[in-house]
Amino acid sequence: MIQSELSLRLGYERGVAQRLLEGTDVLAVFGFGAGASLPEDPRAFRVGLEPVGAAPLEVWRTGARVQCGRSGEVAWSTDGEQLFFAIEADEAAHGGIADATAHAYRTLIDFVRASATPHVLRLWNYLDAINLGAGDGERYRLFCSGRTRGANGALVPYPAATVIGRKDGVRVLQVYGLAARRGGVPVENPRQVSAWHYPRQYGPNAPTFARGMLTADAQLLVSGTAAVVGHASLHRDDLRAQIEETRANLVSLAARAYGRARLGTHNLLKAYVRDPADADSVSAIMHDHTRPPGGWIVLAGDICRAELLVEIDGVYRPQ
Ligand code: 3EB
Repeated sequence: MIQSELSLRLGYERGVAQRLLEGTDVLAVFGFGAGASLPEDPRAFRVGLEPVGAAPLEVWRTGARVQCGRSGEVAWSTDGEQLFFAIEADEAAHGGIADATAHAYRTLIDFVRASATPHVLRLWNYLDAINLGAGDGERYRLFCSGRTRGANGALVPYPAATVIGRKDGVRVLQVYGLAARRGGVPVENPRQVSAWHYPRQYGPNAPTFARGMLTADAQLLVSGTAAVVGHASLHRDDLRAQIEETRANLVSLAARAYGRARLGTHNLLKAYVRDPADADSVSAIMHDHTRPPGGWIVLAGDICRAELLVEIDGVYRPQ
């Protein structure tokens, strides 16, 4: 596979963020948790999820020179081919999580669509206390309603996405993502009902994301993947079984994208565990899928359905 010179490489690196950001080919650097040391830079973003164990930095590198800045509330960087963008929306300032989400999506979409890189490929969303509230009042469902309202039909095709709950008590929605000059190809998982077709029981506004997005250089951006088959959560209270079901979903998605039911090993994965004590069990599956070592991290985060214990996202690469 010939990779275009402008292709993006996501990786985990140990180092000092300030130093890494001196690289003119660095699109973004992510630190995880309160302890990460990050400089003031539009390309530096702190994810408010605590790592389980020591976390490296996540670094997005391109093959070309990067420009960056802030436009209103949006922090951004681009090499002309792909765009990193991020926003944080204070819930109280917008009257709650739903309106803060609608605001964040409206603002981001306006910015990205006006850019030379208008195709949103991938979104990550982090909010505090995601499972708080009963029934349709659960904060995840309110987030989904705000997303639908803010996107207003403009996020088509749906990007790949992750939505995870923070436990930091900070009522600020964090959204960041990747857009590109060339659109990707959305990939659905034959084992799972497409999220936008979820039945009413999961909330009034179905989640709007693709299970995966194949980029122009054949990387598969994998959405948050959990033990969901059809539309149902399986294996309540059974961590091992949820891990195996998640693995089956990842294999199935990669098979759909690449035409073979085999995962390569040069992948980049991230797991979110509701209980940090589950990190070791989850690490085993990621270790199988990533070589050289260091291709995965585990973060403490709540999954958007209260019965789910683990979720995995990442990037698969053609082998
Ligand atoms: C699932 O399969 C698990 O609301 O954008 C995973 C990834 C999940 C993204 C979203 C939700 C979202 O439905 C939950």
